[in-house]
Amino acid sequence: MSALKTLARSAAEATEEAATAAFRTDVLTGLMAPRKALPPKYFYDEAGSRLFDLICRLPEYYPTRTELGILHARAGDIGAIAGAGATLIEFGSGSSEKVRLLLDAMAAPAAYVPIDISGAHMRAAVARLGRDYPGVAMLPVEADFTRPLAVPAMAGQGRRLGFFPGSTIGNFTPDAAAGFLANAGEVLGPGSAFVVGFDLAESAAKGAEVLHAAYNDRQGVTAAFNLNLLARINRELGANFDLARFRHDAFYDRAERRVEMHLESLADQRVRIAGESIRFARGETIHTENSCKYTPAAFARMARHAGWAQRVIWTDPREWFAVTVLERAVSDAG
Ligand code: AVJ
Repeated sequence: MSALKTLARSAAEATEEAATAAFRTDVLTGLMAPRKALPPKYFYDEAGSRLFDLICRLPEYYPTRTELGILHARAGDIGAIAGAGATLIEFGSGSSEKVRLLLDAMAAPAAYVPIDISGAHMRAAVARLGRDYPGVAMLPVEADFTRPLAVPAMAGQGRRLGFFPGSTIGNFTPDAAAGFLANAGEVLGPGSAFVVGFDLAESAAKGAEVLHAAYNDRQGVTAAFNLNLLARINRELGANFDLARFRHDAFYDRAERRVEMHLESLADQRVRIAGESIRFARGETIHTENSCKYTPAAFARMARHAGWAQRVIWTDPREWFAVTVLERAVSDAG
């Protein structure tokens, strides 16, 4: 092997080792806390990313197809807001499918900057996208967008258009979501626009049973997605979770306006993880995800506090999901 190849390989290995070390720290910290919890970003290893794509096609999981309907109906408006030669920056790009609707509607988009924590999954998606959009520079960034990050300096004179679809923003608590929107504003810069999709709270138009069904599908794909987190800990940290001794639980908390996902221990048990022995009482849960929902008014208020002006908000005919376009002042004055 050439010296250069050896160097490149050891750099890749070092990155992977650092990622595993961060994963181990987060898992041990989360499971040794009095109320056990794990960060939802760790759902998305290769198996988890595939399971999430299956969730998006479930009959009960309305967010993906509802948002696609809104984007399809409003793509022309978004293209007009972006203007010619814009750069599209997507936070948590996953399989990069929705972005096609925007690229199709934009005039000569200059570049696409997907940001995702799952590098291999993202690169495969970007390779497919690049074949279909040869005129658009593909600039993938493998990063955790819940942490401060830098995006490549972008050529092109066009507008920067952020894209954060799918109600991924719901994984943040409202305070953290406001912080994320403010940070994204710094990354996107003055004069930028930001297309954000978010799931709507229970309302006269949307019963809690709609929310419940979306996270408790009959085929058990969401349960498999949730339990895969334990399988991943087994695979990557050499733990010995018995998946049959944990149960998927998801419910809508009306007061908090969020769906919570948990993994409930079905027995008193101990699990070995990275040299530690962790005790689970029967009935104790690991809180694995918050999926926060918003009213249109609550979301608009939060965006305003984070330094954005709301240009427009669209919903679907059933009023189950919303897409909003935010804008940043061209100068920071005022
Ligand atoms: C990707 C965070 C938007 O909260 O609906 C789907 C993840 N969890 N089913 C969501 C998820 C369970 C999803 N987000």
